[in-house]
Amino acid sequence: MTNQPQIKYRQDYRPPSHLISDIHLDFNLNEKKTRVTATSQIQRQTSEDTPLILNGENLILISVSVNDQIWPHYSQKDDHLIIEQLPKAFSLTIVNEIHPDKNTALEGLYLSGQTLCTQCESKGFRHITFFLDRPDVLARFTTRILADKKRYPYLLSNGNKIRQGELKDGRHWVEWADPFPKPSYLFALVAGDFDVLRDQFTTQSGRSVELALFVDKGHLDRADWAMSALKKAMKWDENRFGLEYDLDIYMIVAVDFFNMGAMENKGLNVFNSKYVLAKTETATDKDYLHIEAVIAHEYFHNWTGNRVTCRDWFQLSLKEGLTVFRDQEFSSDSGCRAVRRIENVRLMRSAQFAEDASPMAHPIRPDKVMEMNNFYTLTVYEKGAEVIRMLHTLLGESVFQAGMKRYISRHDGCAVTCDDFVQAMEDASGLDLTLFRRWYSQSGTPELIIRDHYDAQKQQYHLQVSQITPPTADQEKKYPLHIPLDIELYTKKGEVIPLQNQGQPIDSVLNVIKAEQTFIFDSVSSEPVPSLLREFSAPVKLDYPYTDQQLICLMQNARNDFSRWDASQRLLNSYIKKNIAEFHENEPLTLPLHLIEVFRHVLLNDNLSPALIAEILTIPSENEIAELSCFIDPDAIHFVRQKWLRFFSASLSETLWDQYQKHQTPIYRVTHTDTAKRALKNICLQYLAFGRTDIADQRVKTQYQTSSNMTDTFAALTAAVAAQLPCRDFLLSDFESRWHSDPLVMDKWFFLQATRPEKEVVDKVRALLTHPSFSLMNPNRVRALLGAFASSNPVVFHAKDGAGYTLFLEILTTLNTQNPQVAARLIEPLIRFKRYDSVRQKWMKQVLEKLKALNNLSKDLNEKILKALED
Ligand code: B3K
Ligand code: ZN
Repeated sequence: MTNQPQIKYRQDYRPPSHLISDIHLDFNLNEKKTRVTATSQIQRQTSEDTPLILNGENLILISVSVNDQIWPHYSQKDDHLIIEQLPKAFSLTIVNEIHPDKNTALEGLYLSGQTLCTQCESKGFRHITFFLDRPDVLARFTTRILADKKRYPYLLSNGNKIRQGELKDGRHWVEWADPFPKPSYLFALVAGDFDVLRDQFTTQSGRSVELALFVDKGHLDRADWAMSALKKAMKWDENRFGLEYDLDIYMIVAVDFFNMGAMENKGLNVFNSKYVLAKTETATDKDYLHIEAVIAHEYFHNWTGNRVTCRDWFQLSLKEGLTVFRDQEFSSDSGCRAVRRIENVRLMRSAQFAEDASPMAHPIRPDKVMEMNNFYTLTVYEKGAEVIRMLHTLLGESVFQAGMKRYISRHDGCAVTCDDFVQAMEDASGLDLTLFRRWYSQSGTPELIIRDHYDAQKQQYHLQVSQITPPTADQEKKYPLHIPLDIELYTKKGEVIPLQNQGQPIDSVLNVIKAEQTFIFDSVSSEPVPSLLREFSAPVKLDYPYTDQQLICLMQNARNDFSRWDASQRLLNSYIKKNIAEFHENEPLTLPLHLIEVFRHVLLNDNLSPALIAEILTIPSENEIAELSCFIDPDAIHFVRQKWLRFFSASLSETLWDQYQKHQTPIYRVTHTDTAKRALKNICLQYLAFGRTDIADQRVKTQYQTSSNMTDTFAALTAAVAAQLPCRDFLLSDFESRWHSDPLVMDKWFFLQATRPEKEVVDKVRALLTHPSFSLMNPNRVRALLGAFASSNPVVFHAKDGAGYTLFLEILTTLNTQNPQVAARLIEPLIRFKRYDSVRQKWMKQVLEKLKALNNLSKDLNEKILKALED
């Protein structure tokens, strides 16, 4: 912990002074005190007598030996062990001790309930032993774990189990060998007692892989879904990317204390139990979907991340952007592509664009970093995936796959850069990607300003496209980018107009490469309705003066489902923006009755997937609305959104009720047809909840009481809370008494408590900090209660009396020392103070100043606070 900013720059990369070809780790495991003996085979890469400088934090050093001789020539300074007078090649043995039970930051080796487990990405390995803890040092690992057999019957690490044995004193040991050289961040160790779900997968080349899923005792009935997701992902990666698993065993362990979703350690994934455990009674359709996606994501890392890894942490998007793209494609191939795309785009527009507009703005490949953990961001992950998707759009599937093959065969077993990836794509396609590379270095959300002109006489249509990227906190000057702009033209009746110029067909993806460009289309016999930025073909904002008629035409006729949804959102957003202005002028809100028939038409359209209808009918969230303008007024946004909910509810009530009844799923199955039906049914219920109170109350209560699955139960509860129905407290306490001993289910309850649209919620949240199911030590609980409060209840969190902010000052002060990573995620809404009015700004700045004054401020918080206050 330090207050001194220590910034690292991408440009300062230097290859390591030494290579470590092999490391043998010996763990004498105990939750209170673990002794680690690490023996590494090291070769100096420089000709001069360069000292070996190893990373190590919070370690108690016992001894250093070189070639089996105690070595006195070392010193310790600032989390480094500096060893001198070394030969060119040597064997180094270091013995040190650590205290897993004191490790509340959950980085390195720590205790999750009764389980000992590790988290090493990005810099956790240095909390285990002294090492060259950087991703470009790849070593072959063998790991021997010795521990009490009763307490820790399972001792797991990467690779294959090669030996095991027992001691007379009740301890046992297991030795693992991972044949693939890997960086230290992919190391993993788990020790505990589990129920194990075992299965098997035969690869396309006929090898048999043993699959094992380790869950807390008693949770075997919640493991099946994750196991089938794993097998599905393995098959898909063979079919679509031609990539086959490489070890003889693939293990997944679910733990309760985990800072993020999951971790792709070689052959031994460690997962937040939230992304593994599911059964009908405890998990919602969304949970099932997320589990499948995260299981797939971590599995896909085996090639994009593990076999080909990052040269340095600035290159994080090399593995994360690409792997998110792969998991998105997996989910799209196995479900409804349009709906998956809509979910991704909602996240980009509501949260990634907000990150671009924040003091933490950075390119997908950052140039400077103070605390690496702060850069596992939506920009690196989601925008990174959008950049890969743009390459995919420009190259097409088969050339993209040729590029992937080239990338993997060229760099297998290596630590490489984002440039290496683009180079492989360039070589495979023959395209000039020089300008495209700018997406990696330029931050911010570009805006495409499109105007058009129709020349009836010449039957010509002109699209004038200009692009501008506004300055961001990290970069003043911006340059034009290579933006793939996917378009289609329709007649007013909704017929497609082929794109052509001088008799030649034009591809629907236009290459926007300059600040200003005009595209001309011939043989356009009537003024067209343009469908622009189809599929969100680039992570940009679009400014085009659509009329209601044009958007309605697209909603009803676009061939592409995503475009239908996008048109509906643009339509709603245009009125919502107007309403916010009206709210500020104290004027009555314009609620366009003529749109109701359009939405009713969608509701009744049997040709659309019910899941797509549900998306089209979803009014943008408060966070999505916030991104429609620079200045955020949470009160106005909340007021306007509530009005829309009631407006939809009142105007469509009968149709909603009909559709609600029509889309029942009497038996619970997680199939695409059924989850789509439930999505529509439950969005109908959300609106019905805002209808006449007595009827709404009865309907919601009935669904809750007759529900056989968590999807319907949670939907009913959510509706009751959102519409503040009389039954809500009764239902919430019923839920609590039923699930109080099931932490993952209780997270849903904490979420609902924290997102109640009621002013007293601050006090409720404060009171819930002492609820028996709550613990500030568990990141899932913190996210469910406090994360939800700050991010999903903006109107109460940002209350002008500052009560929400004050609560957060207290929480962040505790988490700063306890778990800096979790604290740094939680502080995000506060560092974005600039977008609010002066009263709120003052409160938020005060909180940041107080935190800044802490004498033990973590690097994680320090980086964010400094950026916010200097912005
Ligand atoms: N690679 C991990 C994330 C590690 C985060 C470290 N603070 C999970 C993933 O993206 O697959
Ligand atoms: Zn990942």
